[in-house]
Amino acid sequence: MFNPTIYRTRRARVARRLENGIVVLGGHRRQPLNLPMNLSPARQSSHILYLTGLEETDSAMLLRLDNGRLELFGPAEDPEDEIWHGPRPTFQETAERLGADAAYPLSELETRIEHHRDAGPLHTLPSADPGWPARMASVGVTIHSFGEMPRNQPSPLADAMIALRSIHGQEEIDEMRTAAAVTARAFRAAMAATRSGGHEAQLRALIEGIYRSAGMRPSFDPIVTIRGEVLHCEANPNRLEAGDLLLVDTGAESLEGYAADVTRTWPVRGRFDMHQRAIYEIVLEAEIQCIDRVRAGTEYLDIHIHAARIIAQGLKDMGILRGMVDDIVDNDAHALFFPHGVGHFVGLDVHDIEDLGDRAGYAPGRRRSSRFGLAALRLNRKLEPGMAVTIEPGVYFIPGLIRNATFRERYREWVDFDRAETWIGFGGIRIEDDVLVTAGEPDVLTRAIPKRVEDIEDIIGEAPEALGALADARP
Ligand SMILES: [Mn+2]
Repeated sequence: MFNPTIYRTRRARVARRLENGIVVLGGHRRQPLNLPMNLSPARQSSHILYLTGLEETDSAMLLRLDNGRLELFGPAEDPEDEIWHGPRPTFQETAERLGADAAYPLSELETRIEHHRDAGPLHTLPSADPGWPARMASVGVTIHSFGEMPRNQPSPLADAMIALRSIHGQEEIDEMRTAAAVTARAFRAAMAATRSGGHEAQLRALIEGIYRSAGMRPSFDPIVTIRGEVLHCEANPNRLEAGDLLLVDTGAESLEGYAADVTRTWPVRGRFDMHQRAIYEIVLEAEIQCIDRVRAGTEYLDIHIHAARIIAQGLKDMGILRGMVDDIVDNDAHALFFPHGVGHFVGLDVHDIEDLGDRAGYAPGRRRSSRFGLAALRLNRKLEPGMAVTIEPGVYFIPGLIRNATFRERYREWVDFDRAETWIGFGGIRIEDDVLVTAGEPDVLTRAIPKRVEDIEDIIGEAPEALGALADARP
């Protein structure tokens, strides 16, 4: 946890933005998996983490805006708990340590809400707890299911949380640097341990092991795959062969819950072949130039378009695209090979504040475009100092897009589909860093992770022994 003063300051800022009432937020609830006592991992709601530091799930918070009183709600004391889990601080003690004014069993939430009725309206947000809408309905408040709050529904609390959380304080930036440092260790180890005959699963285990050994966990399930063209390929069934390109998209989550999110793509052989290098250099050029544009006052949409233009130019030079670069991008033909957005907010969530949909990522009055080349863009705001974003251009040869009859018809003027077809099987390349917007130069939080061709070729396979027992672990 941070110093309780930090949380108190954050709550005071929320109170200044909302006139009166109480803020009531529901913590994440662990879900049973295959049997009732085998539960999904615990991860607190980022809004509660931000305002209180309370990590305990199956909990709730109540903040009274007129006087700043904070009440925390958690599991009732269970005398058996110590037998199974050892002596732990009681919820009461945890609440005190966090600077709360009182702690109650979660079952008393509704009673306490009634107690504070005189304070004014109840402000809440959707929660990952599936029972939250019913719980709020029982106190007369309508709230949508998680991830389903309409963009146009007024919510001063949502707007306040977005305003505060999208601009990171020094303590948050320090956390992101710590997550980045551990992520860098994981990438360097995985690169050094890469060898043909190795296995995707071994490298994934090595990466996750490094997070765990730092007391951390992944900020999302790591992608470690030779099928880079499958954008979110979470399976690891493949053995590595010399000619493969390996795409790794992963990040650690710091102890206070801040995410890193990094992608690198490297050749298993340790040297890029001609084709791999050609595509790699296009993506790298796009990434470096886009990072340089992460500056206060820049529209993030323009960075996305800039990535599209560099990729379009590169693929045109290779004879895969044809025509004027402006026309290619205006018509979204580049999106056959770069079908996602150039990045997103990063912070307490790996896609920060996306539990509120596009409300955080899109400036008021802006809507996601339905255009093929823009529809997957998660962020469309003017950048301000303190924002943290990813920059992650990529080029992929996706059979489902290249062979799609509708696209073949629509883009025949701009795409040499015969040539594109010969690239099927190549996979995909993405390069991603986390970048802090400052008053001056972009601050690349994840800069320690190799990405220049020479640096990557230097480190691949340098230390296969780093796998240790993992090298022999597969049956
Ligand atoms: Mn990302």
